[in-house]
Amino acid sequence: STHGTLARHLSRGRGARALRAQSTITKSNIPPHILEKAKATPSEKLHNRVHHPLCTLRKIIEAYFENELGAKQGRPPVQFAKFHDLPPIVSTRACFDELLVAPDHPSRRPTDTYYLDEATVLRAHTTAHDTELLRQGYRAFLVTGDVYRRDSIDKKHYPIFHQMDGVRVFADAPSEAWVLEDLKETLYGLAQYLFRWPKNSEADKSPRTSALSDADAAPIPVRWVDAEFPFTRHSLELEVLWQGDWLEVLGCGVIQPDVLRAGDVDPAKHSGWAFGLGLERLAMVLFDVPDIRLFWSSDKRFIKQFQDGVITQFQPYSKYPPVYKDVSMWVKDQPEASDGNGSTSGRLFHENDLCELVRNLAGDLVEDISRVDEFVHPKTKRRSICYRITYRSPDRSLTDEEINRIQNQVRECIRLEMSDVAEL
Ligand code: FA5
Ligand code: MG
Repeated sequence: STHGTLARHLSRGRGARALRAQSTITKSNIPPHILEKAKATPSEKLHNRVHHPLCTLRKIIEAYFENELGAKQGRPPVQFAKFHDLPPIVSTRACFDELLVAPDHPSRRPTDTYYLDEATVLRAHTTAHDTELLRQGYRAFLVTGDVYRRDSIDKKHYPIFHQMDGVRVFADAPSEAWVLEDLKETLYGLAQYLFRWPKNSEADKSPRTSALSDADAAPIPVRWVDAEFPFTRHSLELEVLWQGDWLEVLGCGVIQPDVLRAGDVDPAKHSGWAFGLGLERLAMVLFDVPDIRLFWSSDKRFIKQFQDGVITQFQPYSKYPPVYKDVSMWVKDQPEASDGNGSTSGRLFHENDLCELVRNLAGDLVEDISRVDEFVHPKTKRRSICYRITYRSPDRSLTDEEINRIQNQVRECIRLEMSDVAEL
């Protein structure tokens, strides 16, 4: 029977463990392979592994804040305290409440955030540490860490990624306009520093300690876009032109007075800025890494290309062919018009559930999940969605057999786990 087939798959592999865990743990929505990575020691985290591009990038950004920033602005350098091993398990209070994230904000939902229990999450951003560090008295700091989100699957999204938050609080309560200007100048300066960092070549393998001068370089391809965050005002995002598209690399703004208050800072006497940047996004641009999964690769052909302190252009060792699989399902996302009482089950279909189910079974063999077709039944108003799953390994060729096996597991798990919200 199909159940017997599934049971055999369940007896091995991490997809199996994830499936079992999901049906026994009621409160937590964290698959074991995610929790395992969250509980890794600080030195095992990618941003702390010497030679890893995320570690090199972190250190280059920290160096900018240490040395260049003060110099550029003609002021003595400010001491930014640096944190890169704060544990990723945080309270909902730190992650959301103190940052003024509304109780019904979508980012809090279990479809988007990993919950250990009602009051504890895997941090969805490094901003989760900002109020606590303010309370400890820090007025200028950088926090780097692994962050966790249930999200879509493509070359730019991965359920674990790395962020750096930066905070600067000024004691002389300068105007918001001034703070905003200082923020934009600081981050534009950072972008210039990064984009003008010499790319290594065969001729010059020695690490550089400072960036090129401004004079000899063309303008860097970045733009500011208006944004919204509950914890900042005048919020902006910085985008970088990459492979013909604008790629969002960071969010920032002037810290809301109530967030300062939560950090025991008096907003009548202080104002400040904050930003949060995605290390992978920047590293993809700077190191020319075409797919976010590669950062997790243990393939020597990847790892060997990077050296501490050097921005190397990644040389793809090969591009293996993709395998496409489509799956169509009827999803329950509204009261059914025909059932009379119009009640809903409470649980609605969410794309992130499908993405995680596939990720749990396929691991890093899944490259992309995209909606390719959609159809609403005229009478029942039920929606049918077709998703295309792209399987491709960054390191090797896939066999039809292994992909068919995974795809069968995906269909089985949709039937078993998502039966209340989707029907094949
Ligand atoms: C935040 O997380 C805010 N905490 C940033 C912030 C901090 C704003 C302080 C203001 C003040 P956002 O969700 O946009 O914002 O994420 C910030 C960056 O993380 C993005 O610009 C992007 O570079 C990166 N990012 C977001 N989601 C992913 C993902 N799934 N995979 C890889 N990188 C991601
Ligand atoms: Mg954003």
